[in-house]
Amino acid sequence: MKPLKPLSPNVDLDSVSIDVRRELDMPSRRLFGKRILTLGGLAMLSGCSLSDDKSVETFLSRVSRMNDRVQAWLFDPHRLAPTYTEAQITRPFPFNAFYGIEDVPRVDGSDFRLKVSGLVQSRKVWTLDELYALPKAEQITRHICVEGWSAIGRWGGTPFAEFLRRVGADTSAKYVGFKCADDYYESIDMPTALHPQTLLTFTYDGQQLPAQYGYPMKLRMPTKLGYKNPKHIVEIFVTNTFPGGYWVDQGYNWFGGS
Ligand SMILES: Nc1nc2c(c(=O)[nH]1)N[C@H]1C(S)=C(S)[C@@H](COP(=O)(O)O)O[C@H]1N2
Ligand SMILES: [Mo]
Repeated sequence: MKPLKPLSPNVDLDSVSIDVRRELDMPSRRLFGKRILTLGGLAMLSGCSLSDDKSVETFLSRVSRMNDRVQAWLFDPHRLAPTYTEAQITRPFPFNAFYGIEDVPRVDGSDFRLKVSGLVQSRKVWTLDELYALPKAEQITRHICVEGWSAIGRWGGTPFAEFLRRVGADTSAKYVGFKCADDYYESIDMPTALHPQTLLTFTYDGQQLPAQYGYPMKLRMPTKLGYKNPKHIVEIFVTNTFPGGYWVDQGYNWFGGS
């Protein structure tokens, strides 16, 4: 593992490729820990057969090139990720989680309360209606999954910087952490939390966020790889103690997988 230093300009852009190689060296291990994502499933997603060394190489270079493409804007907290038109939205938008779609958590919105803790002035819990009343923002952006696929989607919600301002977050703190209804957890660096395209989202394509895409809310960051974007958030906390993340704690790169 590389040192966990936010916004390092020296991030090793080939680390995902190295992770993939490591996994390919151990075919018994599930790539990225995902049940249905056998190597065959991954090959299908990346359009490579993995039937010979050449195709494995193509696959690895595709994963690696994907990260080369994203790296230009991945590490600059002020640079905006590309946005797209409605016509470019990927339909249907893929579902992904560390489990199958039949195990998506069913969160009851009526008695839902978002917890806020750590280095904040207000630890008040939030109802969904209170969150829905926050200033609105929308984006059509590309979600890039380290497993080798990407898709364009449309998310609506509120700028996360605005939410952090309302709870009186200490924005000089290092991390914002997330706890999710499905035992997933993630954490991000404060510059990314404050990035103008980082949204706390409640809708997908103009509709209430469907269960499989993270109801009741997903943190959407087009500047980060897919696994950094937590779905089904139930608690948000601000901290200087490195909180880790579901995949990070299994060896994936904290900053964003690149
Ligand atoms: N709570 C939770 N959030 C999660 C995950 C998960 O398993 N649980 N998977 C991550 C990964 S790897 C990806 S690619 C995206 C998938 O989001 P989607 O289902 O909207 O495509 O969610 C991310 N956030
Ligand atoms: Mo992912």
